[in-house]
Amino acid sequence: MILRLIPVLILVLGSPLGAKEKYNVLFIISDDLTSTVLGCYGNKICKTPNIDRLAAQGTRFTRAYCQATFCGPSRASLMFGYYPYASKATGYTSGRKEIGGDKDSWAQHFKKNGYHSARISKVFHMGVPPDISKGSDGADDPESWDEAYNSKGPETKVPGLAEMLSHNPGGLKKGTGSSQSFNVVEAEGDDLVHSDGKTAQKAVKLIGKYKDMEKPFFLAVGFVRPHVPLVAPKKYFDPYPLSKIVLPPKIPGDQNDIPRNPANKRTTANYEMDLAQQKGVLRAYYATVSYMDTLVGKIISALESTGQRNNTIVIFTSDHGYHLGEHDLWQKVSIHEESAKVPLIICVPGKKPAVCNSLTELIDLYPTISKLCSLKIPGNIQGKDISAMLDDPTVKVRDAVLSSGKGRLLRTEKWAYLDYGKTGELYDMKKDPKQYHNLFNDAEYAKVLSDMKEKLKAKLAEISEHDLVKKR
Ligand SMILES: [Ca+2]
Repeated sequence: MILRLIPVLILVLGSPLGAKEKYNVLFIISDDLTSTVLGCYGNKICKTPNIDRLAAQGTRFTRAYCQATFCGPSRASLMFGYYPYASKATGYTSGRKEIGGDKDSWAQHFKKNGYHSARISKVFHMGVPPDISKGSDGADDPESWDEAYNSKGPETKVPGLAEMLSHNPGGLKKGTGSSQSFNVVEAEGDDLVHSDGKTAQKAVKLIGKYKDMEKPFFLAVGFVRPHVPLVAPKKYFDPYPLSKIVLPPKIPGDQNDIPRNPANKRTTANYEMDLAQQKGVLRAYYATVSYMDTLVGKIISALESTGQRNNTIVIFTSDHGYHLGEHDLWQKVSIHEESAKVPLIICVPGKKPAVCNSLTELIDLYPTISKLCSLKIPGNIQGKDISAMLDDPTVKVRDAVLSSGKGRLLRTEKWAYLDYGKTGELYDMKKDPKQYHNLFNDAEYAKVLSDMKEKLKAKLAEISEHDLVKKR
């Protein structure tokens, strides 16, 4: 009873514990960024000092997984808190229409609970490059925001050295090609020419404005790089001459035990890339990552210079991972480790920096950040509160994670089971973390396989029986 009276008393007496005393939330989401290129995740060539600094100040998760390995369903899932399998929000433009009007998105939940909610650029799905070139909303959810801004940019239509590195044998075609190819432009001009530069500039402006606002803010900032086209100011390419680029090891026969299916079709052979073109892709990807990293730094600096760093939770992640030649695979959709795992850093003021190896999912962000900001966690969302991991990185909340693309991934600490119906892949992640030896057809592992199949079946049943229509 006494505890119940405290909020009333605070209200009456006008205690200093006003709304502004709540943490602000700065949520930064990159697009198609794999953790393997970040310095803080072990990359020695690609330069990401700003993200590395953020990681050193917060908790860096080494086993965080997206719920879908391409933009639309992953973003709908993390923003609404439902597995794509359960909500049927599985398409590129999925979102509100599948989830229903009675559900609150993560941002909307904050908006309804005393926060000023804002979006800059791609948070829900946007087509890159088409929506970016037009400056249009894509599959945005307007109900989530008090204010929302798009960052129109020229993408490949910018002066500079342009080339098309995939689907271009011998490099005979000049300029750039179709939108999902590896189009590269070493662009003339500065950071502000491009969409992401404008996104960071707008974020800095809003953070300055919010300093004097009565309410706390929930600011979601979406960068579109390193999604293709691989366009960045030329200076970001300079630290990465081709001679410095090292491709992932090519293991003889590596592809032979990977089922040929839509999940695994983005191969070096299908992309018709020679070795120099493959290295060129890594070089350009690194350049766009370094560009994006610089912009992350600008936004964090704005928090610091306006005195808001100490009362703002900062989250950095990506919508899914990406292949850069591992198993001779490229880009996304695959449910292998590089594509399903995401970088995730959560930085809560006053908490000790840590590295957390426990399994987590992107849908855990919604309940976790709600908890950290003392908001009620909606009863029927499917993520789990992992805030205890931020106090003790050895805490485990999940014994398995689920992801999907053109197939389903169930990942425990020891096993990764990639299910495509009749075919599949099974890896011992302790002995074979790079997933070179598929044990799916190995009789010695028949029991493990049947256990993983059962676990997956049980998990899918559990989440699809979840009461998606229950009112909050
Ligand atoms: Ca994406």
